[in-house]
Amino acid sequence: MDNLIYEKISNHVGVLKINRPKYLNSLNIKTLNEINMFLDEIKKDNDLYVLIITGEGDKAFVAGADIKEMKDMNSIEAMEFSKFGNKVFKKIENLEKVVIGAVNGYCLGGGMELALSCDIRIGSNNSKFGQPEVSLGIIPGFGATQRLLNVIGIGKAKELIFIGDMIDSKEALNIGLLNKIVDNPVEEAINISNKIIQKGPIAIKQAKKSVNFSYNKNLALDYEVECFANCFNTEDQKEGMEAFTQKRKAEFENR
Ligand code: CO8
Repeated sequence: MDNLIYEKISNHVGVLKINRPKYLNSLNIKTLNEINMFLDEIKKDNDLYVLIITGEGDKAFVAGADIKEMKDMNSIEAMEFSKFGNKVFKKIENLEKVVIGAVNGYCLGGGMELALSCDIRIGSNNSKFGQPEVSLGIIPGFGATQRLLNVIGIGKAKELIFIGDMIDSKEALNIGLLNKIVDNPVEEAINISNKIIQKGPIAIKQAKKSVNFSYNKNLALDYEVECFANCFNTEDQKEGMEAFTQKRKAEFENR
C-alpha cells in the first residue's frame, strides 16, 4: 500500500495513517482503493477491537478528495467516484470495531466526511474543519449532507455546507463535531482505546450495531450522489476546480 501506513500497536489496537503528506493527504482514487482493500483485510482480524485513523505529518488529517483528479471528471465519472467513496466510508461506519478519528491539522471536504464516518473524533489545537465544496462549484459527495446534520444539527450543518468557511477546533468541540481537544490526538485515541479494550468485546460490537441501526436507515446517501453528480458538467464546477489549481479565487457567473 503506497498511500497508507498501518501499525498494530498492540494485540487489540491498530493505527492507520493516510500517507500523502505532500498533497495534504487528499484522497485520490488510488488511496480510496487502498483504504477499501485495507478494510476488507482488517475485518478478518478478530483480535483487533479499535482502529485509529489519522493523517501522516502535522499539517493535515485529510484536506479533501483530490481536486486535481476530480477536475476533469464528467458527471458519470463523478457519480462513480462518489458512490465508491460512500461505499468505503459506510464500511468504516459499520466496521465491527470501534473507529477513532485522530484529527491533526486540516480536516476538509472528504476529510471531514472520513472523520464523520468514525465513531469518535479527537482533535488538536491546530485542527481546522470545513466543507469547502461550494467554493469549488460542487457539494459534499462522501456523505456530509447526511452525516454532518446528524452530528451537529441541521442549522450548523447548513452553515458549514453553504458558506464553506473553516472552523477551528474550539468551535468544532462546541458544536459536537469533536469529542475532545488534546495536544496529541493519536496518544489520546490510544488512551481511549485502552479503556475500550477492557470492556466486553461482544457488548461493544452489539452497542455499535444498535446505535447505527436506525441511524443508517435515515442516511439518503444515494440522493447525495445524484445531487453531487449534477454539479459536474457545469461551468461552476469547471471554474471552481480550475481556480483551485491556478491558486486563485473562483469567479462564478450569475445563474
Ligand atoms: N486535492 C488535491 N490537492 C490538494 C488538496 C486537495 N483537496 N489539498 C491540498 N492539495 C495540494 C495543493 O494543491 C498543493 O500541491 P502543489 O504543491 O502541487 O501546489 C499541496 O497539496 C499543498 O497545499 P497548499 O500549497 O495549498 O497548502 P496551503 O497551506 O497553502 O493551504 C489548504 C492549505 C487551505 C488546506 C489548501 O490546500 C486547500 O484549500 N486545499 C483544498 C481544500 C478543499 O477544498 N477540500 C475539499 C475538496 S472537494 C471534496 O473533498 C469533495 C468530497 C467528495 C468527493 C466526491 C468524489 C467525486
